[in-house]
Amino acid sequence: MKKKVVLVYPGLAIQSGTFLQTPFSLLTIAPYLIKEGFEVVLVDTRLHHYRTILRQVIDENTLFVGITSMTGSQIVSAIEVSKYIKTISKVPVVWGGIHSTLLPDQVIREPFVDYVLAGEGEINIGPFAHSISENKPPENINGVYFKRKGEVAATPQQGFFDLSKSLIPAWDLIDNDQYNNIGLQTGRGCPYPCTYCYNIEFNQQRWRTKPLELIFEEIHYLMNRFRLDSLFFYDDNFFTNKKRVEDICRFLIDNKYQVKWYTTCRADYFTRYGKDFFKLVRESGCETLALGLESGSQRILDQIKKMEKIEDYINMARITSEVGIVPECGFMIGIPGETDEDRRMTFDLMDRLIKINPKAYVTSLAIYTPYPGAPLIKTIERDYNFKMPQHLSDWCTFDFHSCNLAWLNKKEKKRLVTMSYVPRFVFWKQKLKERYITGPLLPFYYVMTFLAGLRWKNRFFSLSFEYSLLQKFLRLRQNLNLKKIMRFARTAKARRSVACTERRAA
Ligand code: B12
Repeated sequence: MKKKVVLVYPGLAIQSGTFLQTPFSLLTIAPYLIKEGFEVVLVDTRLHHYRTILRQVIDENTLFVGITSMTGSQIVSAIEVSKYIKTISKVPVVWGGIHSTLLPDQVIREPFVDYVLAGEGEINIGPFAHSISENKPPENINGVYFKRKGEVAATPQQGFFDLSKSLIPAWDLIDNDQYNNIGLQTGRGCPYPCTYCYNIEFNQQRWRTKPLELIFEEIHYLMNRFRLDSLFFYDDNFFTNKKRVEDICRFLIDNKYQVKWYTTCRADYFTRYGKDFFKLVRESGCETLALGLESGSQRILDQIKKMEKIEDYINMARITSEVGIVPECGFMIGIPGETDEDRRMTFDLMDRLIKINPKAYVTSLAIYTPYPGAPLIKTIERDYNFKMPQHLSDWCTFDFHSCNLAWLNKKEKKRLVTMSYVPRFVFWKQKLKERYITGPLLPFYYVMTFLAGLRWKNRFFSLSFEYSLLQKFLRLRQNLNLKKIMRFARTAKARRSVACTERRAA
């Protein structure tokens, strides 16, 4: 009987749309267990009742349960699942993923975590499974954190995975009909120094790519296996190398793959690569690009080392309008040192971009939240005495509201919340209505969009009674949602999950 590893994708509180994001991180590491002769079962707690299914799949052949972790609400269910496993089995609980890699000490200290495998799982998960299977301590495997005589012990940090040895993710492990964002990762990391991003620490600001032949092979596999009409590139920075993107675009065109593809992109590439390049990108099927523009103030862009000019944003809006790509633009406010004037520049830029490209889409005006691994954390710890959460469970409720951002007083925080909501009712109102507004909420929706239009036009964000109301409603709903997810995960009779497992076992 093959030894088995159970991989768990903990639910995110935010479940947008009907389909779910694929548990891509786990699909990516599973082949490195399968090639070593281990059986892998993937449990997605957004789809499966984790209590029911874990009791079914964890047996004497199970070596360990691997859990992925991203900073934010995913930590909530990851802790819940880990604690539950401890009540039904002695099997080791192993955490991995971005959050565990950035803060391994905090994670390994928890009694419900036995090991942390830090870094890219392709390297250490196979050897780790063998060490558990042969009952050998994992001392010779890099990137492993464990407890020895109550003390935290760790092996040396592992290097980067050689992407030329990449295997195609294990898409067989999931029921793809349940997911959107089927796609591939053609490269990792980003050469840019943006101070609010995890990339500096997680990828050492290095960009790496898979060899083109592997990328082509993986696209062939996905297109023939799923007959996709849309393809997502999970890269941190897909456009780092111009020639590589041109080769991928020509490959899609030459193979007549009529697929809409999308990914993230930086605006300065529009200035550097020019219109003809993005014409090719459009012809190859790219319909949408997500851009983190962050601010309309050059001073703030320079401060966060975004390495972009406002002029790049104008070029981006112009070129996307001319070649027919929809830019989804994300902005951020509340960055330390930001003034009301900087924020005004951001609002003006949002209006200006929509004028240049009416199809442009302002997705969010997020409020800066210090995520681990970002250099800016060191700055705010030094200059604003910011205290990063010291325990894993503190990250469960970690968001803009809960963390002490000393450079913002209470009144300013309230205004920022209003500023972050208003654009959604101005620029996102159609999607908002389609996604979230049902019958009883309609009158409230019309009042909110009317008031938002007035507020936005007059840049007036104080006395925001309607947003305090909205926030209370959303918090209530999120807690209910989280409760629902957990109740859903807890309740026993889950046909779909049992059916799924039986189908896979068949
Ligand atoms: C797709 C995506 C999303 C999707 C789905 C996320 C998901 N994981 O399912 C959605 C849209 C839901 C999303 C939401 C958010 N995201 Co996002 N997202 C991404 C993106 C673009 C790809 C993630 C991915 O699949 N990468 C590819 C896989 C292969 O990489 P990986 O997850 O790191 O996995 C590798 C290792 O970590 C490890 N590993 C992973 N899991 C495990 C488990 C075990 C057991 C082991 C051994 C190893 C292991 O091995 C894998 C292979 O090497 C990344 C950027 C990026 N390119 O990574 C941002 C990213 C993960 N997101 C980020 C953030 C901040 C968010 C949001 C909080 C943004 C926001 N403010 O709302 C929300 C979070 C929602 C929440 N908290 O609940 C940050 C996370 C930073 C952090 N400290 O965790 C990232 C890194 C972006 C960035 N540049 O900062 N995101």
